[in-house]
Amino acid sequence: MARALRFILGDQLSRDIATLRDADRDGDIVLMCEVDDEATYVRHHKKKIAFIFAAMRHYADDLRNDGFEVDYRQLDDPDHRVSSFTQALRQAVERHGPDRVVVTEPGEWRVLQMMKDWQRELDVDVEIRTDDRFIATRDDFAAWAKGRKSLRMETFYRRMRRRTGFLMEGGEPAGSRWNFDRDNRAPPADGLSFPDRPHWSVDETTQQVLDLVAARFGDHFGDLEPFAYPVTRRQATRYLNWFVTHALADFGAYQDAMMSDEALMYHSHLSALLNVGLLDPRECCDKAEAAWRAGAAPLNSVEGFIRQIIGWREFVRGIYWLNMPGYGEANALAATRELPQWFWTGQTHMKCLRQAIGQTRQNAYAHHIQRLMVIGNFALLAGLDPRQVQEWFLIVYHDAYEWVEMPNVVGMALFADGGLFATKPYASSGAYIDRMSDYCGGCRYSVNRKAGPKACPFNYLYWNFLIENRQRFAGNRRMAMMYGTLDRMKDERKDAIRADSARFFKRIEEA
Ligand code: FAD
Ligand code: DLZ
Ligand code: SF4
Repeated sequence: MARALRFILGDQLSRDIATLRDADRDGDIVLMCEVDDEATYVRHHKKKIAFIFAAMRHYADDLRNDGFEVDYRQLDDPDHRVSSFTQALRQAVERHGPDRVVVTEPGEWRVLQMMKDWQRELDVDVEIRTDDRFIATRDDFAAWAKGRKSLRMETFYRRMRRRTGFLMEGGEPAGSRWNFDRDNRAPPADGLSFPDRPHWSVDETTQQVLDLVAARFGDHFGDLEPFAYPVTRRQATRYLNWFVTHALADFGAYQDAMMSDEALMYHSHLSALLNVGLLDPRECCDKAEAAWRAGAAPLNSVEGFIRQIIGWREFVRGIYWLNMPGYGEANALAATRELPQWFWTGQTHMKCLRQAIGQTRQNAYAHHIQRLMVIGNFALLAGLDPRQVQEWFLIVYHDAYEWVEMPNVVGMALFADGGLFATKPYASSGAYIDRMSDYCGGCRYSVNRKAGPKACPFNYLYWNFLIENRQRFAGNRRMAMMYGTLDRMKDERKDAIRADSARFFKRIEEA
């Protein structure tokens, strides 16, 4: 059989990745490489780089233990002279002289362009396989989307439920409802307690990676240590089992709640493991459904969790590929403001943002409502430049790859695509954050004040946003009520909103 060179990227660490499916342990070579370009094309959070390199090295060890020959290039290898995937592959082709190269399609458009160049430029066949770790292939999604007037996650999700059979009973949704979201909006309650999460001590392989990241990327955003995230398939499986047993039951009710100094609450914290392939989306859903069938978790939690995975996760990926290239340039609201410096330091008097950004610095993680309704909401109301906001989100989260970050930022948080899949912008005043968190009590600003320097900035920025974008939202029926309220406001109140907003923007760095 032909000798194949099988190239596995850092977010393709699944044992059943298409690249390896027909691999021959006697003759084929698996190529993996840590390359400078990938670590620096945006200046990723230190924890993100450490997680990916540690997971890659452990995965390579697992493959070797399973009889594969792995050509693994470490970034700190003295003979390592490659800075890009293309260079690494070209040199590996020279070293091994394979008959063909096998890869799986990547998560980012820019890397797919590289792969297409390999097909043209390398003196060897390059086969690009479909990434079937996703339940809907890119073609499936494109076929579903074709000819539709609107692309709604809920419609796609129901199709995915029918297709996968998750939470289906005799062709009908379990509990006779597709979506239990209205049961999943409890504010934080007094006396909530959060179970301890499993931790792993850093082994020698991971320690070497931490030393490397400290030396090479020490000036990147975020804290490198403590580092306690799973980096192997075995640890990832244990983390998933822990979530299903100890946190899933309360996940649903408190999915939208935020509490000071509680970064994870009942969230799964599995996104980075899913996105690199240490966990499979189907197995996560299987285990969650089994917990519901065994009476160990309520349906609102399990449906909510499964919806995020077979619904949102698959949907945003479809949106990304459908709209690339060019999606990242979208700026329907013509937003141009620079990102304030405190996006990097977390040093702001707005407690909600200080918490969300501070936790992001520490953990390379913030949960969905912090990302959407605190950081995203602020970026939307303040008219921050979508390109800068995208880059920030791509840098700071350990689960961030363009296919998932971009639609969440461009489409969901910023409405920069003009409403390709969101029916209205996720804009809110301080009242929402106050209802869903305990942040406002400890904030320098008052959420109950509507005007003046002590008022919560979200309160006037929200109305200012509606005033400034009136033309754009004129025909949006879902915003008619808000515009009705705005229209009933006295002119003096509208003037105060404009004046407060102008003062805020002038001194945004001191906010
Ligand atoms: P849980 O709340 O426990 O949810 C379970 C799983 O569902 C997640 O692990 C994730 O795989 C999936 N999921 C949930 N919501 C989404 C969503 N909107 N899109 C895709 N998958 C989803 N997610 C990323 O994986 N990478 C990103 O770069 C990313 N950027 C985001 C940027 C913005 C502005 C927003 C609003 C959301 C973003 N998300 C991103 C989606 C979501 O916030 C994270 O997936 C989630 O917070 C991860 O935490 P968790 O694993 O504890 O999720
Ligand atoms: C994110 C990342 C980083 C930081 N480093 C590497 C690397 O050195 N080698 C590698 O194979 N992959 C890395 N990755 C993940 C890639 O950026 C990812 O595979 C592409 O963005 C395609 O999704
Ligand atoms: Fe955030 Fe406003 Fe509450 Fe302060 S008062 S925490 S700025 S919502």
